[in-house]
Amino acid sequence: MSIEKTLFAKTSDGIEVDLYTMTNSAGLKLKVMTYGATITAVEVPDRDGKLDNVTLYLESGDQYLAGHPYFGATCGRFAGRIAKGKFMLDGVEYSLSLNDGPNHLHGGEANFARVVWRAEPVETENSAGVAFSYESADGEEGYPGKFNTTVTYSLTDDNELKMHYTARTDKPTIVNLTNHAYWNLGGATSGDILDHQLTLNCDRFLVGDKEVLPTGELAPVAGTPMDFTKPEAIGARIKQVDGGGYDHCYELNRAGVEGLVPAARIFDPKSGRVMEIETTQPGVVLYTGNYLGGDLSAGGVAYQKHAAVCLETEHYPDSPNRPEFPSTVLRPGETFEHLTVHKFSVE
Ligand code: FUC
Repeated sequence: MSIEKTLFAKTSDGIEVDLYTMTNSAGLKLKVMTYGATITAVEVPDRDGKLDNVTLYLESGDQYLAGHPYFGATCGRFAGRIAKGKFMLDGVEYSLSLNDGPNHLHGGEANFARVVWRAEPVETENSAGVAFSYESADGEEGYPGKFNTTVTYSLTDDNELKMHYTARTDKPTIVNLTNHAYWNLGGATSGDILDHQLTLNCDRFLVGDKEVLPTGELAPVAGTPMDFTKPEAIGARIKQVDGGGYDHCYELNRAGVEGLVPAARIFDPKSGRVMEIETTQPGVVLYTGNYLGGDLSAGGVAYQKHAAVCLETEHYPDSPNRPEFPSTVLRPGETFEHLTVHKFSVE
């Protein structure tokens, strides 16, 4: 295993953005940068052994700084939408910044994808990665409590990408952390993901409204285009889904199991690449790059609608306003902790 560090960009305030490259014994590579604790590359072999970056990326640090829709970024303090940016906690109403029409999305304007994190390389016998840490001030984007979080992205010799999150707070607050990688197992610039075969370990999904907020109803997927309980091409029924594609949170089947459970599997018949995801989180958001419109590109190829699929393992959107959903409240003295594992192979 090896870890290399290079200077990737400088923010307008002169803060250096570092890029770390991890390589495992099979030659797989993971690249992460301190701006947004962001994954910029996951290079894995196809069935002929050819390496490709299977996550959407931009070519320079400056392009990331100029703005992008969370390519590989860490989302927080609360990933997903919060209706009207408002929630009640212990009898107090809090107002968050509004950055998605009338709602709050992925932590607001100065969210975790748009700040420079501290980085510490971490190595074990069979893994190498970077532990990122960030202190979010009391009141930042409207959230209560000084909030300290770490996100560790690591690559193992078993061809796994691990995402480990922790958080602590000094006042009661809310938390939902995820990574927003856009996957295309044919290679980031290979076209769309409509032929990818997807399986989700989910019997129910959260019904959404026009603003992509959960209505509170968890509906069975059976007999609907939302059903991925058996492998199905992502594009097979996508036209039957309102809103230009999938943008829904699913409930993971846990059957009483705490800890890691299978969440999703994607298989690209062309390249033979397979990615399997396990997580300790309660849900997974399936988002099919519906808002990609060709304005961002890499290697001379523009990223068009459905150029990638996001599988964001997380707590449910708008949980702070839905007491029936698994709680996203974090209190002083508690540690929030989650793990998501992506395993790569070929078939
Ligand atoms: C996903 C979606 C949102 C948004 C964002 C960039 O998390 O749920 O609708 O487009 O990505």
